[in-house]
Parts: sequence; C-alpha cells; structure tokens
Amino acid sequence: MQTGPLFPALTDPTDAQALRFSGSTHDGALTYRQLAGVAGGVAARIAGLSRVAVWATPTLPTAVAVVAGLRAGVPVVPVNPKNGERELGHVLSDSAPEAILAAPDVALPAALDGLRRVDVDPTAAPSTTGAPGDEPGADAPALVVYTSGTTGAPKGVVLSRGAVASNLDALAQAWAWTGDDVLAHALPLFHVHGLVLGTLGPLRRGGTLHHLGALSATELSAAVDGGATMVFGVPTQYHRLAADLEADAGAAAAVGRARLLVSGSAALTAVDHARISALTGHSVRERYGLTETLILTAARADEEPEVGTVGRPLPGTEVRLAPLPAEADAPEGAEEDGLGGVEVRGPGLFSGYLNLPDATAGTTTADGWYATGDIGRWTASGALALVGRKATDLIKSGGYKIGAGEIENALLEHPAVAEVAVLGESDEDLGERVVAYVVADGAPPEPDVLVAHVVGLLAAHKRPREIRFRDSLPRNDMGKVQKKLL
Ligand code: MLC
Ligand code: AMP
Repeated sequence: MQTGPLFPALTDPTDAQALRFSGSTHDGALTYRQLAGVAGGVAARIAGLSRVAVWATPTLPTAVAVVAGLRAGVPVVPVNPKNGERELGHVLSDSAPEAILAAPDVALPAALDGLRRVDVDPTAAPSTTGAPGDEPGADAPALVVYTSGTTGAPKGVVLSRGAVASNLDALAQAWAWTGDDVLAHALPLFHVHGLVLGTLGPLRRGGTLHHLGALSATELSAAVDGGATMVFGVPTQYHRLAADLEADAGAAAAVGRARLLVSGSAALTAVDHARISALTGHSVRERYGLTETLILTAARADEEPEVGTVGRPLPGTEVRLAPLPAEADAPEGAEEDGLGGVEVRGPGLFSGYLNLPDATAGTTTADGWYATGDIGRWTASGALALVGRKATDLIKSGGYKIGAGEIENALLEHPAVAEVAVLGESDEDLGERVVAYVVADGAPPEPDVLVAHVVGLLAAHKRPREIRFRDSLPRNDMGKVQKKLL
C-alpha cells in the first residue's frame, strides 16, 4: 500500500527531465525542479477544492494540471477534449468539478462557461509558496476516469491514490522500470493507459515521459535515438508502426535499441507481434487491465513472452477464472478448454462508480473479487490468454471501449433513424470497428450525416465507421434485436 508522496521525485526535485512533449502544438519540457515549481503554483490555486476537471489534450499543460491536482490532494477528472456535447454535459454534471484546468490559449466549449477556469502555463514562474503540505492517504480519490458500459452514459470510475501507486509499483517490478527509463508513447491522456501508466508511471519512478504526439516511425526512432528506453502503445498504433517500419529499415533498427515495447488496452494480433519482432528484434510485452481494476497481468521484461497471452498476475494481485454460466456466456466446449470468467482481487481495484452505488455494488463480491467480463484460460506457463468478452455490446476499437447502446441511443435521436443496431466487427487496423445497421424513417440519409450526428453528441472515436441501411432488423419473439443474425 502507498505510503508517502505519490511522486517522491518531486519532494526534493533535481534537474532531471520529467516531462517532454513533442509533435504537438504544445512542445515543451520540464525538469523535476521546474515541474515541482509550476505544479506547486497550480496546486496552491486549487487547494481545498472538492474536484477539478482537466481539459486533457495530449500536451504538457495536461500533465502539469494532473500532477497539480494530485499534489494538492484534489481529485482530477480528465476530460476528453473531443467529447461531443452530450458526453461533455454528462461528465460535467456527474462529476461536478469546481474548476477546469486548461492551457491558457485553449478555447473551451460553452458548456464550461460557468466553471472557474484555472490556466495552466508550464512556462509560468514557479511557486514561491514552497512544497505542499501532507498528501492525503491511500484511500483518498486520485482520479475519476469515465468509461463506457454496454448501455447508458459513461460511468465515472473513482481510482484511489493507493490503487494508482500500488499498480505502478507492481508494473515497475514486472518491467524493471526505474528512474533511468525514458518512456515514449502517443496515447491520449484521458484514459488509464496514457494517463496512469503513461504519465503518472514515469513520474512515480522519477523517470521521464516523452510524449510523441503520434507513434510514427520518424517520431519514435528519433525519440529512441534521443534516449527513450520504453514504448507503450495500443495494438492499432503498433499495427500502423509496423507498416511504417517496414518501409524504413533505419527507423526499425533505431526502435530496436529501446529496452522494452509494451502493448495493451486490446489484443495485439500474432501477425503484428511477429512483424514487430522481425523488424525490431523485440518481443512486445502485453499487459491486461481495465479502468476499474488497473492492470491485472503483464508479461515480464526479464522473460521471453508467450505470444497470445497477457502474462501472469502482477505481484500483489490475485486473478482467478470463474465457471461460465452455461446458458448465455459460455462458448461451446468452454469447460473442456478451461475457459472461465476472469476475476481479480487486489489493491488496484477502483473505489466505485461515482454517484452509482447500485451499479458499484453489483461489480464486486463480498470478499473483494471483481468480475471483468473478459473470458480467458491459463496456459501451461501460468500466463493468462484472453479469448473473448461476455458482452457483445462492448466494442474495443483502437483500444477505446465503446458501448453499443450509447451509440444506438445517439443515432435514434436523429429524425431519419427509425431503428438501429450497433455492433463491433473485426478490423485489421482497429481490432474492432463500429458498424451501425439502420432502418431509415423515409429516405435513407447520407451516412456522413449520421456519423457527424454521433460525433456531435459523443466523441469522434465512437463514430460508426460504416452505416448499413436495412429494411428491417431481425428480432426475436420479445422484439429484441438479434445482433448475431446481422
Ligand atoms: C475523424 N476525426 C473526426 C472525424 N473523423 N473528427 C470529427 N468528425 C469526424 N467525422 C478525427 C479523430 O477524432 C482523430 O483525431 C482523427 O480525426 C483521426 O481519426 P481516426 O482515424 O478515427 O483516429 P484513429 O486514427 O482511428 O485513431 C487510432 C488511435 C486511437 C490508435 C490513434 O484509436 C487512439 O488513440 N487509441 C487509444 C485508446 C486508448 O488510449 N485506450 C486506453 C483505454 S484504458 P485525433 O486528434 O484524436 O487523432 C484501457 C485499460 C488498459 O483500456 O488496459 O489500458
Ligand atoms: P477499458 O474499459 O477501456 O479500461 O477496457 C478494458 C478492457 O480492455 C478489458 O476488459 C479487456 O477486454 C480489454 N483489454 C485490455 N488490455 C488487453 C489486452 N492486453 N488484450 C486484450 N484485451 C485487453
């Protein structure tokens, strides 16, 4: 369990580099000394607030703002700046932040007008108020991260400071992650992968985050030449990187000089694993987690990974497979194959869904086991292989979790849509892509009109990649759409 500060390297800061952002409109870097000063200044301005939102662009001000919130002991709600109107409204009313932290030059949408704005300028003069006082304990909330379910609006996952700290420390053991490491990635900063692992991870170690803006061969090879030792990405990014590197042997060799490549948030295909390995000489390590549980399992740095698995449970985390109920979930022959529902117990578990005690109560057993909804089996070496997911209405696209119901509801609000069914279809690049089957009310509209409608209400990554018009949808006797028949 966490004791002491979340970021020990900020207590007595040095001139070692903490953060570096390149390839975006907010290029810049901060040493630990500078970060302590500038985040300290922001922390002083928000001290005592109950919660703050951070306009989570992939930039230096975002990282500074999150550190400031955590230093001040104020829970942080990272907000996807590409959220549509509906989703942004929900996140704001549900999390009720007392201020919005953003870079000074960012134009914020009208929905944020009533909120106190705190500008976060990484070039501002450092705080003169000295180090903040004692940080809250391990049970205190650190972050509220919004994640989609099968239906309804996204839920705010409350992650405690202890969950964050213990999970990062366990990952550090698995990957021999130290303050000497420079982590390169190009992940968004409003989800667990890019924010907790990708930003708080290096800062907790006293190492460096180098955010690249995009995980291209050019950016990444330059970063490794410049000292990056570790790389994080979602499978879609590795898939695209592989194509890039196949056309650039020099960049592939450079990436090969990194120490460790890690993939997560969705399954890396065996094909892409083999491509990256042939190009860089690295076997990508996969790790597996959820917003609600943080990371459960990881392939270790000091062992050759078993391709097709997500490694073994992290130190301090228990993972078990529960029998699958016969009717709905179990694929045929599940029992013989040793398949089960993945459950986890350990210090990384969330504290609950914000404002949703009933939904929270249903997720975890009295003795602390959380059912992930994923289906897996153990391999002979003790690693976990994931084989599927119980809910067909959850789609993982580009590493983003997307609820079919949320998109269906958005589409149904369009006057030209009479009926709709959304599902995920297998996609080489995105893993799964969102496909909407639509029965039009009258003449079918242009697909782009419906896509723009979804982007306006939700977020761009939730948009259907394809709209297929049908005269009717297959329904069972109860009137429920039979998605399997689509
Ligand atoms: C495209 N865009 C549009 C648009 N079409 N904007 C408005 N209207 C439209 N019709 C924008 C997109 O927002 C995007 O902007 C840009 O154009 C390119 O669009 P895209 O092609 O859809 O993006 P894409 O290339 O598909 O993105 C691929 C990706 C992305 C891999 C970069 O999916 C990604 O960042 N994934 C990471 C997801 C992640 O972090 N998951 C972790 C969850 S935590 P822009 O500026 O956004 O590029 C978790 C736990 C764990 O799962 O284990 O980690
Ligand atoms: P999220 O709600 O965005 O945190 O997504 C969590 C889900 O992502 C898990 O329930 C898994 O289905 C999926 N996931 C995360 N990591 C992996 C991985 N390495 N391989 C396969 N699926 C993964």
